[in-house]
Amino acid sequence: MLENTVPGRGRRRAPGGFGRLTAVTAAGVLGAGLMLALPTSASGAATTLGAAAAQSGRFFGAAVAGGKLGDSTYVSILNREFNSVVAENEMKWDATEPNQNQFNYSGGDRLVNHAMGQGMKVRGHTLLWHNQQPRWAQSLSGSALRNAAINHVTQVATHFRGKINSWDVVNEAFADGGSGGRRDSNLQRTGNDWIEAAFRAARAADPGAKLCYNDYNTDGINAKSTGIYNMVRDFKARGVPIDCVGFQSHLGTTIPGDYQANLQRFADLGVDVQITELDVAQGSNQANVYAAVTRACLAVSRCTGITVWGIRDSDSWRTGENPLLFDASGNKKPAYTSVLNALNNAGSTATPTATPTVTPTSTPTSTPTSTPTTGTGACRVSYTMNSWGNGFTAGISITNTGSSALNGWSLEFTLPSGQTITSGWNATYSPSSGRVTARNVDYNGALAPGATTDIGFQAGHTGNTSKPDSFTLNGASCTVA
Ligand code: G2I
Repeated sequence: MLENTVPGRGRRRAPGGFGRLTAVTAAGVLGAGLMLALPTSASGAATTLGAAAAQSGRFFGAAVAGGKLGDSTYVSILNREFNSVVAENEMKWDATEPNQNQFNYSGGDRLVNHAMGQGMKVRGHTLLWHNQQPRWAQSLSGSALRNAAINHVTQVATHFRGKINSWDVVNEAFADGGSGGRRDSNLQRTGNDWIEAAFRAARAADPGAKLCYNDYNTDGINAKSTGIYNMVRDFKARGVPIDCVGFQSHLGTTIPGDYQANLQRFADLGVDVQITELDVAQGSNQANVYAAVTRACLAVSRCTGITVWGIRDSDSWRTGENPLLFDASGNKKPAYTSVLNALNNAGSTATPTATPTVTPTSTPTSTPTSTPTTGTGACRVSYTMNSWGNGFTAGISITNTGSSALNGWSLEFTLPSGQTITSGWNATYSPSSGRVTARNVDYNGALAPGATTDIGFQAGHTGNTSKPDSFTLNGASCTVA
């Protein structure tokens, strides 16, 4: 999957045309007070992506390159179809602060003005990222870099205050692969708390914007998305201001089977979720994958919108892969129709919830959600811990190495003395100390041969931070990786 790669390519060109108001969603900062004028067909179905998404209070947006606002085909599709925009490059650090403390908002302002003229929402992308940093920042480290980064967040979020629906405060800070940990970067080397410092600064500068963490390769339940999940959970528990998580969804020819479950587990933490950079490799499955992503978002009430990463195939950073909804001439592709139909078929059910709720910190429960029925578990477990003062989080990756599928499972292990679970995710844990049984929840009960599921918990400790030394899955002992 392309998800294992990252960056891309550039594009350019000059000023631009106008259209009419397509749609404004209920919770819009920008659109507040404007009247709805939704394009619909004779049958009443919405005929544009933005209008179709607005039926359930969601936005449908596109990444826009400022240089293309002079291309009339481009602008007419943008104005007709989309009710949200994000700058493909114009709001990044290298563009907005080319020299330290000298800010250039011309590209970003132009896009925001265009969006406001059209009644569109604006996503802000991105305040801090290891990539596309100005040269001066690349050469800083330690407290000089930390201070410069926080100043950048404050200045840029202040400049755009009141105009941004959601900000990608931090982009792509987690590592690929199985560690579930942070990516090494100059920002990460300023201290693990750089992300929360950025979120606090962004909240202070623009209290009205939703503040998101955004990343790729997080489109199913995997080590990377679970690492981010743990961070969000921790932020909510400690009152660090985070409102949303962005799933870039640069997809290949398939969609992970647990795509919706992954969105839902984040939503259950009390944050909104958004699909932020959707594009899907061309191929016989493209329309299906687009439709599946759309349906998954619609099925999660806190999934507030979808953004595609470009308009026509020829605008895409994925040169040659034709991953977008319009062809190079601006014609609608089958993938366009599949998204529009999925949006229209959803009606107005599963309306996104406007206000973030407080994180429920669940206490361990003793209720098994299902009883093991099939197979005995020959298994492999990897157990990772992140500890601090008197607490830790544990991530447990469980692989069914047996030859039969498990339909419901329980993992047993003994917590070292002094360790007590306070809450868990992706499994139920009981009791909270001593010999613990972790049981599957609904979505991860079926574990095919070779399949892996990631669970975890937060716990307190009294000084002993050792790990359990053995595990059994459905009674069979596991290899510890
Ligand atoms: O790489 C795809 C995306 C992954 N997630 C974060 C997004 O911000 C990222 O977007 C891409 C843009 O689509 C590209 O347009 O980010 C790339 C940079 O990492 C952008 O490419 C850059 C080129 O590398 C530069 O040579 C060029 O000067 O675009 C610049 C502006 O045209």
